[in-house]
Amino acid sequence: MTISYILLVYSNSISKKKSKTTMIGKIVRKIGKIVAEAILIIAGILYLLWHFAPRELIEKRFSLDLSQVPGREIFRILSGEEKFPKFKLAVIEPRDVKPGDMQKLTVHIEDPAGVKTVKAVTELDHGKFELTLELVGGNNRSGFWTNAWIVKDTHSKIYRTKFIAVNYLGKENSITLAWSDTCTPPYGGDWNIYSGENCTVGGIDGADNGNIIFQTGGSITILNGATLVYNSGRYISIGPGTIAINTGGQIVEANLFVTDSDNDGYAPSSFSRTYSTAGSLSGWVRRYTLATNPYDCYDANANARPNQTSYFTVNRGDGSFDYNCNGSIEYQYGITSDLCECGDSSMTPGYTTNPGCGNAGTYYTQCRFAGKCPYDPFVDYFIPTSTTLIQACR
Ligand SMILES: [Ca+2]
Ligand SMILES: [Ca+2]
Repeated sequence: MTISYILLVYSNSISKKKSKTTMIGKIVRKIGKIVAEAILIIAGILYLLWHFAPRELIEKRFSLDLSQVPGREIFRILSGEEKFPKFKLAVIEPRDVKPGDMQKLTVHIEDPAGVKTVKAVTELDHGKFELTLELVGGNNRSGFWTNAWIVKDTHSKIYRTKFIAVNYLGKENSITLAWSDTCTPPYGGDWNIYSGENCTVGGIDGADNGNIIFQTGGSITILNGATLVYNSGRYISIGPGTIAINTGGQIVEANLFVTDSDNDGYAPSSFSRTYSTAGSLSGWVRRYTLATNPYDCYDANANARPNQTSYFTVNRGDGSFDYNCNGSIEYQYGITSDLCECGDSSMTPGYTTNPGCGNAGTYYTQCRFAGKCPYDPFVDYFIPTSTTLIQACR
């Protein structure tokens, strides 16, 4: 009875509010549709932002130990162009490896778009080894990427490591660190470096009387203790190239010199290099002079040098008399077979036998009257005068 009464009252209530409820329902449905569409649009925008916008994916909070320890070599990377991903640092430990050694490679890379992948390709004598690096410190906008591998090959001829990084926009950048590539800068004038040329500076090298110009790419790796030299008033144009400089290496503005022990202005073919801000140095000559000067054949005697015109009666110091560095011996005094005789007062000065460089011999100089010929009293008799003369050579 009570339930029936309630249902009846409710039924009457619905009937009375029917037209009002329909109106509210329409409004509610409309609002719901607008909200649903707005949610879809916002979700779409968020998805697009998530998909395309550069972002940090990973944050690694533990720090990386970059202290100098034996076997660990840290290289600062200098780039001419603002290319991303941008390499800031490379850490190799150890650099000098042999088969069986474990080598750890680390790079610090910056990129506002976020670095997605990093790999290291190490080139050895018989092939390449590719290693994927993992983010271990910082984040992928500025982070340290590292990994280690076991060396399986030798590096008696080739040894270099190329780091390749790709960002979330698909942009790739790479640097090459060359560990054994011999540099062949010109003795004087501009040193031009092109793409694919990777140079290792292990001692002192650089440009003298010229600039260092990375024309289309390439790299210079300055090892621990090594020095890259460029002259005052000259420049290094890194442009599309890179310079990896060990924390124990340096770039110096100075003049580049090569050995000239005897200070005759000529350097030997086997020379050492040094640098100085001085214009000249005793015992050294500017390297650019080698661009036009021939080598000194004997660097311990200033008289022994290319273009020497004098002759000498003592050897230059090593037993040789090749004072003009032409590879052969020239005698100052010649041989003669034309001496004086009966009725002949003319002769050609000379030795009858060459005594050899530095040796004394009888040197005939001129004819003198000596009476009449023994077999013809009507003909004048001439004999040569002589002196003892040391043969001089160059
Ligand atoms: Ca010399
Ligand atoms: Ca000679």
